[in-house]
Amino acid sequence: MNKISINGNVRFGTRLIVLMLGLVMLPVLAQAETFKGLKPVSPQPDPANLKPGLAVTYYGVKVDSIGELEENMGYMDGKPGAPIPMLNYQVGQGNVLTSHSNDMVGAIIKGFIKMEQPGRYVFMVHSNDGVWIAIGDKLIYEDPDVHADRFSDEIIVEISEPGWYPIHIKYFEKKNTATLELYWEAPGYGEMDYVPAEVFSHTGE
Ligand SMILES: [Ca+2]
Repeated sequence: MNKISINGNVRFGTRLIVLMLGLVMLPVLAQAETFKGLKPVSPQPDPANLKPGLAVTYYGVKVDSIGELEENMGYMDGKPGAPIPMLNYQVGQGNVLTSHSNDMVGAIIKGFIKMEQPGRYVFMVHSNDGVWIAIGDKLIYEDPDVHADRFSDEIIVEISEPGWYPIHIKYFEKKNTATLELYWEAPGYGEMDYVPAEVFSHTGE
């Protein structure tokens, strides 16, 4: 074996190692953060007290961020709106969620979401304008400023305890078009689709 072919073998070996490292690293880099440790409602709500949809309180505000909405909430009383059956709103210039306004709306949405099997849930959010979402007392997504329709990346949630989890959403629409959609791919629910109305509920007046 002469010197040239030894060098060639060394170079080939180095390239192979770099290539293999790359293949090992790729899925690690592409992996989204997985949210764990979400807290179910405790104790679990009595089904007799559950009403369909999510409760909502509206604020008539012209704000540029979720932070500004929160500042306004410090000295404003919100008005309760009709419950939100599910989050499938892409309304263009129409009224925002169940409010009677098409602009300058802040919404605080609260209730429960049922994750009835342990395992992996992949959520996606489509928003315009700002949004902040916590499930099981854990912030899983925020895109808090004014923006055109924009999708989140995949948001991966893993739970070990099935049941009702609290869901808390802060949202605002400043002007023009409005969108608030929540999708999931959940055990037993097939492909990525709207989180269905049947897994939302709330209690209260
Ligand atoms: Ca808008």
